[in-house]
Amino acid sequence: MRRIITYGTFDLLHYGHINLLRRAKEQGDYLIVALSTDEFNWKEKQKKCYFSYEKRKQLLEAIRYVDLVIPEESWEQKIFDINQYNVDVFVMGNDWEGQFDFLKEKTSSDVVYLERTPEISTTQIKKDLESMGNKIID
Ligand code: C2G
Repeated sequence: MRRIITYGTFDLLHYGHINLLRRAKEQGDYLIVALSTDEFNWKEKQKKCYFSYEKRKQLLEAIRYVDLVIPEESWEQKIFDINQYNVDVFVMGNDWEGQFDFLKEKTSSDVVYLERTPEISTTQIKKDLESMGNKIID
């Protein structure tokens, strides 16, 4: 069984995330998603999530491509996770291109960066909703 892992916040789940998860799963047979906890998001990424960790986990677990969701609590846990779950391929969107190449030397896993889906992001959704809201009020 070829095991894949990927990491992220996945807040306001959208089709860009789904495209990533679908293509990550295509790399193997079993997909683990390490989901950033609320604390990790705030402390390390200064992201305040709209949905709590539990809600974001629930959404991810409902996706056919996802086999297991685990918490991401630190930047340093990737080597441990890859060994712990016998991961064959580490996958991230290419906005992270090159950032995790060290995992190739430190673990026996491949590192694959997949094209991001252009034009959609959680930040963009929030901005669009804000401007829509203003229009409705106006
Ligand atoms: N993504 C994508 N296309 C988009 C938006 C996101 O392919 N339009 C991908 C990102 O490249 C990432 C995954 O979806 O691989 C999750 O995106 P985020 O939730 O924004 O994850 P991020 O905050 O980048 O956290 O340790 C790694 C971090 O936890 C990654």
